[in-house]
Order: sequence, then structure tokens, then C-alpha cells
Amino acid sequence: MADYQPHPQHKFTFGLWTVGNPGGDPFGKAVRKALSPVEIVQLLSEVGAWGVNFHDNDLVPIEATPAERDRIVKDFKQVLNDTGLVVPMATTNLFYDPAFRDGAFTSNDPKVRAYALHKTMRAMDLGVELGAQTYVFWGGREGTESDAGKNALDAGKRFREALNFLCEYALDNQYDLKFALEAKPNEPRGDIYLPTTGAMLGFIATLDHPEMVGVNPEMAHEHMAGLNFMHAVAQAWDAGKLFHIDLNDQNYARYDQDLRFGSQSIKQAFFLVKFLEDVGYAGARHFDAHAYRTDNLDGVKAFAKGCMRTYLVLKEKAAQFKADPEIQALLAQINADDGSVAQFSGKYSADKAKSLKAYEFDRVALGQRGQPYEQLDQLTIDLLLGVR
Ligand code: GCO
Ligand code: MN
Ligand code: MN
Repeated sequence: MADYQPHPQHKFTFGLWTVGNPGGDPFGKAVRKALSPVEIVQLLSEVGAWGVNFHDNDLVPIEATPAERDRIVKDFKQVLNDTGLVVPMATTNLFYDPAFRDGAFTSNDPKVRAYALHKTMRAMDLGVELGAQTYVFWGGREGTESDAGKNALDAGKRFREALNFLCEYALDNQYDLKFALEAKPNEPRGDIYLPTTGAMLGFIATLDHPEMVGVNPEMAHEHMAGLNFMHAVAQAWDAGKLFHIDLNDQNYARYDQDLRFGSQSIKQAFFLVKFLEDVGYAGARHFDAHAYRTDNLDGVKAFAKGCMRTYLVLKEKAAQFKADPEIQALLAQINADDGSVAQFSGKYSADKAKSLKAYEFDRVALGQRGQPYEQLDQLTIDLLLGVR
């Protein structure tokens, strides 16, 4: 039996803002003491994480003087050095400050758009200085409550222009950095532009440097939209665009819950882990969530350990699924192919099209074939419930 202990090769990461979340919400103030970035790294090291990610202002407060910045960065580098934690990803806070109340790159105010670029370039410098190779863009306030005041077409053009500018900035500075766009359907805006991973993938193809830009799908965000997260991740993978992933959990059709990975949608989490392990996704597994507001520091540690433990348990379950003869026999039956139409598969040719059009199908027989999905799903459930 595995011990489900996290190791560096699992590439488990957390943001400073996740385990550092003091538990405030729109209805109540913080309930936990704010931890310094150094304390957070120590906590992450204690629970066995591999890396730590941050928004510029999680590390360096927006009001900090250059001298304060230097001291904070020095202390942070020291604790990274002491603990061995790495910084695989960094990002910009373009949503907290009132300056961004109507968005950043898509704001109607050209000064805000310019400030967003200025802030992001500085944040990229900081991320690169600390070793980040992935740079996430989550457009938290890039959206509207009313479409009366903002033109959706202009917003898309502005977002594209900003990303093109920042790609050039990375190239100009020879930064070894890839961008990962994170979609979310709503919260904090009524509607956020490019609300799904699929929408982001379509948008990336319109950029000047699409090869530098991929996605950072988040489980809770696709669930908020009522979608199948694993399907979104599969599409991103197929496009060669799965540059990063935000793992957490969420009850469908609720507010943004940021629950511990696997705490709510265990079956969806299983198929996701199975997918990532089956295809050999080699990037970071980032847990973008936080502990329940009810909990104190012990709960924060339990939360972080729980995210990683559940991932590893599901990884083991995925291996069991693969090794289970009954499950595999059903899958073989489901995917059976007698080769009788092999001549029609693959690339188009005029001859192939002609003979396929002329081929006589037994349509009624096709409709009579049932699939043992009920049996297979129950075996999956038995496996997940630990009775198999
Ligand atoms: C959210 C988002 C954020 C982003 C983070 C990194 O719902 O608040 O998921 O946590 O992931 O800003 O870009
Ligand atoms: Mn989120
Ligand atoms: Mn996220």
C-alpha cells in the first residue's frame, strides 16, 4: 500500500494566496492571522509541497518602497534556498486595487490599460528573477455587469494587443517564459470575457505568438459553468496547450468555492487525475484553493496535505483501473473493431469517399448494439469507494 506522501517529482504547488488565505469572505472578515511569505514557504515545506507560486503583490505589497522590495525578495530567496522549494509560476494581481475596478487590459480607460502593462512587466521581471517559467493571466475583472458601457469586440482587441505586447517584452528580454491563460465564467465580474478554456484556446490562435501562449484550466471555473473539466483539459492537451493546471473543487452552479481538491466531485477528480497520468502531463499540479473559513492553522495544513493526498490516492486508483481485468475486458468489448470498415478510416481520398458512399450499412443492426456502460461505471464506483 502506498504511503501517499508527496515528493518533488509529483510537482505539487500552492500559491502564497492559497494556504495564506486568512478566511475573509464578502460576508465576514478574516479569521486567521496573515502569514508572511516566508512563513507560508515554511508551511509548504513542512507539508511536502514542491513549489510555491505568487501574484506580485502576494510577495511585495503594492505600496512597498524599492528598499522594502529588495529586502522582501532577499528573505524570500533565502527561505526558498533553505527549504528547497521552487517557484514554477508567477502572475500579476490585476484585480484587487481599485484602479482595476473596470478591468485591466480591457478597461475603457487607456491609462488603466497602460498601468496594467506597466505592472505586468514589473511582475514578470520579479517572477523571472525567482525562477518562474510559466506566467499566468487570469482576467478577474476583465468583464462587465452591463454590456451597455463596454464593447465586447474592443475588449477582445485590447486583450490581444496587451498579450502581443507582453510576448514581445518576454522575447526582447530573453525570458524563458510561457504564458498560460486562465478562464473563469464570472466572479468577481458578472460576466468575464473568454469564459471557458475552449474560448481561450480559440483566442490564442489569433495572437502574434501563439506558440508562447497556452492555458491554465481550473477545475472550479469549468464547474461553475456547468462543464466537464476533464474534457476541457483533454482539448487543451490535444492542442499542445496545457501549460499549467489549477486543481481545486466546487459544487456545480454555486459561488466560487475554492474547495480542497477532490472534496466535492470525487468522480470528476478521478477522471481528471487518470487523464493527466495516462497522457503523461509533466507540468506542475497547482492547488488553487483554500481551507474552510471554519478552520485555524491546523486546518490549513490539513487542507494542503489533503489536496496532495487525494491526488495520490486517485493516481493509485487510476493505476488499478488500468490493471483491473474485468474493467479492461469491458473496455475491450466497448472498443471492439472487427476490421470490416478499416478501408474507410484515415485520410480522405476520392476513391475512399466513393466506395464509402456506395457501401451498404445495416442501420438497424447498428442501432441494436448496446454498451455495458452501466457495468463499467459501477465497477469504477466500487473501485473509488474502496470495495474492489
Ligand atoms: C480565482 C482565480 C485565481 C487565479 C490567480 C492566478 O478564482 O480567484 O482562480 O486564484 O488562479 O489569480 O492567476
Ligand atoms: Mn479560481
Ligand atoms: Mn485559479
